[in-house]
Amino acid sequence: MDINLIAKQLDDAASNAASINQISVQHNFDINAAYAIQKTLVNHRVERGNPIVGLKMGFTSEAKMKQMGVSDMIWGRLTSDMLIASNDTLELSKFIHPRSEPEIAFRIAKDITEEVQLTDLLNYVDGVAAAIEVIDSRFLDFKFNLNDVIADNCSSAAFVLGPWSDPNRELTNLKMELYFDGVEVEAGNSNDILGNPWKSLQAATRLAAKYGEPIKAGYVILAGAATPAVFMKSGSEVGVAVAELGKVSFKTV
Ligand code: OOG
Ligand code: MG
Repeated sequence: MDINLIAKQLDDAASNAASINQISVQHNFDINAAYAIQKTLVNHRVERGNPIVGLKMGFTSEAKMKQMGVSDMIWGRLTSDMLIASNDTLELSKFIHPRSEPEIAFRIAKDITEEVQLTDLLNYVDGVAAAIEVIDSRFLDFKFNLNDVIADNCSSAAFVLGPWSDPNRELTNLKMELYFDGVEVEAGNSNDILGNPWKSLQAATRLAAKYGEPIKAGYVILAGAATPAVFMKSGSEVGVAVAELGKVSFKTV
């Protein structure tokens, strides 16, 4: 299997908003090859002037694993071109079949090169916020297995951050809601994210160290969705509310 070729195909699929066939239908490849494809694919974005600005965790909730038919945590890289400003407009035609999901984001205060224990994490974080992640699988019909979706940078497409709050707080038992035009379309609880979203950040520090991807000061880490993701329509307002952390929204055209 040609890792560079597949990374290029996935990058082109994202740039052209045109889906491609699942890799695993044609190739046998393992999780290490999947992360190698992801790294190469993200390098194309970096070379175009879009540096890595964070990491995302995926499938940290039962709801997401069930929706996509997978059973393990994954992580991907967020680049600067994926960040959309709060209240800004997302052009859906730039994506293949975008979905949105409610998330919690952490802002990193100090570089991290090793796994950080739960009780130490607060020393490395200077903000938490409600967030919306937009995911867009580059695979036909949003169908993939675990290695496919890892190779495709975990469907990362865009994200929006709400106002930062003091991170010195428990993040358990917070209601997390996704709204389209003010109507709730999904609701979950922050406990659905590994029992506690801080555990997702811990997992991010472990996996980033394992794969040699340092987490840098200023990075944003998305903890993973608490609910299934929902397809969006143009001409609507997509909002997320997380109890205690507040609200965030954007518009679609
Ligand atoms: C993969 C991305 C998963 C999450 O929050 O669990 C993810 C996908 O569902 O396409 O972002
Ligand atoms: Mg997500």
